[in-house]
Amino acid sequence: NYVSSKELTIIQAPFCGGQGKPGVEKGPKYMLKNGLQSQLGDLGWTTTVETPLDAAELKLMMERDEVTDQYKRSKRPNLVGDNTKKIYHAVKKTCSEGKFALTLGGDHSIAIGTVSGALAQYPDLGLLWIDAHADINTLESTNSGNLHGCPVSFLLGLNDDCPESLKWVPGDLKPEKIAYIGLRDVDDAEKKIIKDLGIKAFSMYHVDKYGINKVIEMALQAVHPETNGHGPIMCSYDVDAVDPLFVPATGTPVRGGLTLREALFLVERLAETKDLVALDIVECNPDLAVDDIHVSNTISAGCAIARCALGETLL
Ligand code: 4U7
Ligand code: MN
Ligand code: MN
Ligand code: MN
Repeated sequence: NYVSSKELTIIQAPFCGGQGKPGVEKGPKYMLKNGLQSQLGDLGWTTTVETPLDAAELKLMMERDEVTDQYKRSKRPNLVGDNTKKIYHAVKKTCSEGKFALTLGGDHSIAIGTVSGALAQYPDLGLLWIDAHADINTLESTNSGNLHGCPVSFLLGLNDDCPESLKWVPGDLKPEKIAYIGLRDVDDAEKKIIKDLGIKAFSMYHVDKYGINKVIEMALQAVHPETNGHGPIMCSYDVDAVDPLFVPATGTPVRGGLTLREALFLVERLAETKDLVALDIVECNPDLAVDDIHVSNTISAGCAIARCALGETLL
């Protein structure tokens, strides 16, 4: 048990600068309004909420920096660099106090901060990246320019030539410490990086072939091979890993994803290991819902992922 105290910090990361669709910054507010904090309280967690970023301030910055903040092919690298650094400090502090770090996004670029923060406390951290996408584009390979498609390349230190505001990123995660689950929309350049670095990746094909339980087992073994799958684990959970039938309100939906039960089993199993030290839940965008049922399906799935990761069981 790395987190023995049953204390956790919810870090609100209402950031949308890693992509172009407004509304994803509303994720934390919606999940908290859904009662997440008291739900975690019912599971025995003492919870505090931290807010290292200001959503209103960010909105102004987005507009101001639209044209000026660019580097190579990427959009808003300075905005992303400055804000992920604040998130990094919040997660690092939480982990150093022996607490669980639950970060609510926001878009997935925030994981540049969250994973770096957890890694500062747990040098042998294993990272499970749950996503339809690999998010490993570099400043050179990104076609969209959206940095929510690039966080893993920063964590691995693949962007030596980057703007000053992103130079704080340690980039010391080892490729063998990552495992992907849920992939089904990976760019050609990303496929090459994954292959060249030998990163373990379980796509939806592997979920169908082996079943989710076996896939998780293989992922844990992959990131902690010397200790039979045991060791500190962080899970960065992009809700678009889940099929859009269950999670429709997200920026880059891809059909053919995890069922709701597979999505929840995954984190139930991680809770069972007692090795989970940090979790991100990202890419819920209530503004992209076409009706209220889409909003509540998406937000309640996000909250359920958090609860299951933190010990909720069916019996
Ligand atoms: B997310 C994409 F091109 N690869 O780079 C890109 F398909 O955090 C998508 O996983 C990135 O939601 C998706 O823009 C980022 C695209
Ligand atoms: Mn994604
Ligand atoms: Mn263990
Ligand atoms: Mn993602």
